Amino acid sequence: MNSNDSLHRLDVEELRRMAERFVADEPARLGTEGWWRPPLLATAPVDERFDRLTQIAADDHLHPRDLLPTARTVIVFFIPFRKDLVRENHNGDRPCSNWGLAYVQTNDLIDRLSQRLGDRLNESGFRCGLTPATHNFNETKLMARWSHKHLGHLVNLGRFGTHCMLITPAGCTGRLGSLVTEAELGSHPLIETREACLLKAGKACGLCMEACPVNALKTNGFERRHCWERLKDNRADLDYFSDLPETTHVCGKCAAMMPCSFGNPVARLSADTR
Ligand code: B12
Ligand code: SF4
Ligand code: SF4
Repeated sequence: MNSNDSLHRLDVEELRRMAERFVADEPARLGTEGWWRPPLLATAPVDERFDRLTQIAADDHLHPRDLLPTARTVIVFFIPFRKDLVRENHNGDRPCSNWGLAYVQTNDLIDRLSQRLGDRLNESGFRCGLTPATHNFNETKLMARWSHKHLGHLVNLGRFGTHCMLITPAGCTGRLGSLVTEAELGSHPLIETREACLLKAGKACGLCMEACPVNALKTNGFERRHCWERLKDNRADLDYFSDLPETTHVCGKCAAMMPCSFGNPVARLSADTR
């Protein structure tokens, strides 16, 4: 390992520790038990892989250098939910009230964690480009110009599941954030396998498709409009969401208590057969 490599590792480890502390401190700040497991953070240099974003995501997807012309590294983090919250959301075909609250609080946490990481990099003289956790999408196309999932795929934080969500080594139930910086942090992937979805790895599953109350998921596609209508109905129909912001659009049945909810089931399978 050369000195640059060790410097890069140290810097990413520092950011990872900072993210872990920030998430661990959040319950005390809120005066609650919190909803979160320790976060994961991966990075990749801004190289030619990001030129493909307009082909693999939306055709008007931004390049990291559109957020910051001098960007050298993309940072993507994942804040996983605790198992008891996910277990609670598994019941019935409507989201539980805590799932809505966790959505609101986690979006706020993501925005502040991005800001905290950005501030730390700024202190070392590196500028950053930040993006919000969600609701930065076009409501006709139902696509954002900055997709945390696609960024997470490209930095090797996780892989897409049949449910179209990103499956990380800590599973898929949780939320993603990302930012870019002119610091050279190097490549720090986390995903252990080529696929992280059982079905995509050629194994039996498809439980996420069965769990969807509006049949929005198919093996080869996603009826995003059916899903969106359901999320809006949940906000309108459920009394316990009436105190939460209008933008509380949740469901998550396809992610609750699935083989990929809390870990990478393909990696687990390989470990079992070793
Ligand atoms: C718009 C949006 C929605 C829309 C449309 C769904 C969608 N497009 O993902 C609606 C409102 C329906 C929605 C629903 C939900 N959302 Co939403 N949503 C977003 C938002 C704002 C943008 C997503 C986007 O535009 N992506 C770009 C498009 C092109 O991607 P896509 O639609 O998923 O389609 C692509 C994939 O399927 C992909 N794909 C599939 N397999 C493979 C394999 C490879 C190799 C590649 C490259 C790509 C690929 O190819 C498709 C076409 O390009 C993001 C926040 C953000 N800014 O990133 C959150 C986000 C995706 N949502 C999230 C969540 C959790 C949800 C819900 C569970 C609601 C909830 N909180 O209870 C549901 C889940 C629906 C589902 N099964 O995906 C999380 C996902 C976390 C995760 N682990 O992946 C995000 C990242 C928010 C966050 N900050 O964490 N969402
Ligand atoms: S539930 Fe099964 S098929 Fe669906 S994404 Fe998870 S591992 Fe893949
Ligand atoms: S979030 Fe709900 S409606 Fe949307 S795809 Fe998943 S299970 Fe279906």
